[in-house]
Amino acid sequence: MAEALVIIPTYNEIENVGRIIKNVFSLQRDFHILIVDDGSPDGTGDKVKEIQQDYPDGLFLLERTGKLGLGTAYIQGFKWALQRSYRYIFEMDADFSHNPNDLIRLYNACSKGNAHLAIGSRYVTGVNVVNWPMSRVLLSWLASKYVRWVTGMDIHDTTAGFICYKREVLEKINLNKIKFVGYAFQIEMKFKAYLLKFKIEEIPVVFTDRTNGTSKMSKGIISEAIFGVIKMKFKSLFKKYEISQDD
Ligand SMILES: Nc1nc2c(ncn2[C@@H]2O[C@H](COP(=O)(O)OP(=O)(O)OP(=O)(O)O)[C@@H](O)[C@H]2O)c(=O)[nH]1
Ligand SMILES: [Mg+2]
Repeated sequence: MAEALVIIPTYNEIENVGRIIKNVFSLQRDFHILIVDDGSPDGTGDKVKEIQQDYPDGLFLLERTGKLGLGTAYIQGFKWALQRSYRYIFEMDADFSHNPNDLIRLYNACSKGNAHLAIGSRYVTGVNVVNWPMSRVLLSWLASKYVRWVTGMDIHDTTAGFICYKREVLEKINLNKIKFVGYAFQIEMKFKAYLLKFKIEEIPVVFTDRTNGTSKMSKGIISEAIFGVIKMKFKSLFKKYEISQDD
């Protein structure tokens, strides 16, 4: 039984899902994969069922009805993982923006290093983004700076979605209280881990714009992040956080 689970949320990723699954299973370390598919109209879910015959013990699928947001997809995936004995739980996109080879570097940071949470970071050593229009790079980089300023977190890539969590981090964070669905979800998870004083490490990675499929990024996701961060910080001022205490 692999101790590491990679959770990949999918919405209309039929052009990517087959390749990303094969890529992860071809890595030198043992990973299981959980796909959380929101009833993708393009048939992504059926494609995964087809491939499951090749990986009966390591490829799992959670099917949800309708597009419910990346954040809730991960929360459901985390709960699925915690009902089993996985010790390292990863977040990764399906569109190859995150290079699957970097999974091993995040894994090592948590299993060999002393990180509780390892972030695949685009901004810890300058700006490591390829093929994104300048406007998108600027928006994302400024967003990270803004979140850093509001929350006080010493993290460069606060909206990163390429993460390795040690099981105890997800056990301590009250997953039922995580409300955000888009980039704000990524900020909230890091903020809760930071407030609980878990050790957070940034591993430099290169983020490459997707070549297949369409973006799910929307204005709603951006405004949720901008105002959500202020709300999060405000709430945290009235609460004391310790690792021993539930969030
Ligand atoms: N299950 C589920 N997955 C989603 C949802 N929205 C996005 N995803 C998946 O989450 C991952 C990240 O979404 P992306 O659209 O790549 O977001 P992005 O990287 O910010 O934007 P682009 O790369 O420009 O498309 C991809 O694997 C998507 O398929 C959703 O509502 N439900
Ligand atoms: Mg993407």
